[in-house]
Amino acid sequence: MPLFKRILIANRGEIAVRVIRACRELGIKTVAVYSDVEKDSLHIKLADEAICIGPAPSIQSYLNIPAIISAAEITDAEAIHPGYGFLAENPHFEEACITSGITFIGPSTENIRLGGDKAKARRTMKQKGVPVVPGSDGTVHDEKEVRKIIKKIGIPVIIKASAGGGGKGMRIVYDEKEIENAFHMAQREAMAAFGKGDLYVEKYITEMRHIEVQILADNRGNVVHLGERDCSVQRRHQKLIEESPYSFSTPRFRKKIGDLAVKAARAMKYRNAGTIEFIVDNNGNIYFMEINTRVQVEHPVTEMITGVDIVKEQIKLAAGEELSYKQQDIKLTGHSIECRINAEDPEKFIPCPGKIISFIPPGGPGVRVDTVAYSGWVVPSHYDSLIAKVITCGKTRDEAITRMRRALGEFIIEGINTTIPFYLKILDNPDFLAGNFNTHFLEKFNNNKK
Ligand code: MV4
Repeated sequence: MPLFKRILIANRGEIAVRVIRACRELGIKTVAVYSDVEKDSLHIKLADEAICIGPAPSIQSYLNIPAIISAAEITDAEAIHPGYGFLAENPHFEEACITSGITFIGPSTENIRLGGDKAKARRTMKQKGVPVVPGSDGTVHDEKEVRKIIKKIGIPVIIKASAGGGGKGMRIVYDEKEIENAFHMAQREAMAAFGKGDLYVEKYITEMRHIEVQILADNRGNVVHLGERDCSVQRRHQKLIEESPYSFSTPRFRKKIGDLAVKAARAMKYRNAGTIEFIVDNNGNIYFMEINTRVQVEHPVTEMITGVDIVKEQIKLAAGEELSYKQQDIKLTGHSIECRINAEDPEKFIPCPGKIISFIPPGGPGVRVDTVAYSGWVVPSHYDSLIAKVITCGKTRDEAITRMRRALGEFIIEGINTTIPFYLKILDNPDFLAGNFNTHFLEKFNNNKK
């Protein structure tokens, strides 16, 4: 008996393909959904069935809850995998699934709500003894409260939107004169982007690494972590390179951050797969930042060094299976790195949709390519421009990087521009090679070019 007879994948792109692959290995039939412009997409070709759910704009298709629920009902899908983005962290979508008797493959609605309320998540973690950056206790309601916090912890501080994400509704205060303006700008931006103006305050850590921990939790309270990922190489709050382990990781560091992640997951009665994001400062202090209640783009680097298939685990956990292993059974081997290849101008990062004339992905030892593209496919202009992820692994960080350089060098994509040339430059940067970077690495990297 398979876990489910049929799963609908409420997504597109490489992640839809990734989920279909997991289902096939588990003996589960798949239903793909697509918009008017995606009937020739790879996820449609690979799925057992496919249903059109609306016109190209996401709001009418991949974000269209009634259309997706209807597609699941028509095809007798017992469960829905939301992938990442779109409806993955929308508690209303999960509720709609539950109401229709469909299993949502992911955490509980309470988990998703807490993940989306960053001020509340911060307060919860602080209460449960997970360290957070000094700052507000929950939300701040006016600039006077911000001033009071600054009196206590000093400047700089960062004002963040509680519903935030993607750097929207965020302002750094370097000078007390800026408090009022920063508060109102952040509030206005948060209101416009999320329809909610709630803000919170943290001490601004000027040099930080963004390090996150993958966790898996079953419905009986068992939680394991799969080690850390360093996602510090980002541009405009978009991660570009991720790796595992963190280049200066030690068994001691991994145990410390892993234990904190497990503690955070337990504190919120987390279930299914998730990620706890941390700030690590220059002194090695670890602070809770956010919870991501979805499978993430960068999950393959963890799969490469643990041998755990995170998407299959998500499906098994959603079916009510217990975790079949304990923390001590998780062994980390070697090093893995991921580059996100976008259909974009490699200098200006402007999207470059259009027809791919030739697409020949790399292969060979230690190379994995998760992609939705093929020769002749037209990259649509309506969605995210991620077209492929190249993931390499090796015994050491150097070997993983050497393989990445080799793999990106082999990759042939003709007809559109991609960000491959940009990655090849980073892979030759001495600071990157030395593991000597933080979240501001690319700002400096780009300034040096000019
Ligand atoms: C921070 C921070 C420093 N201190 N929080 C949060 C969302 C993520 N995309 C960026 N975030 C940051 N949170 C504290 N307490 C630094 C960043 C940050 C950042 C902030 C402003 C401008 C550019 C940035 C680039 C990376 C990280």
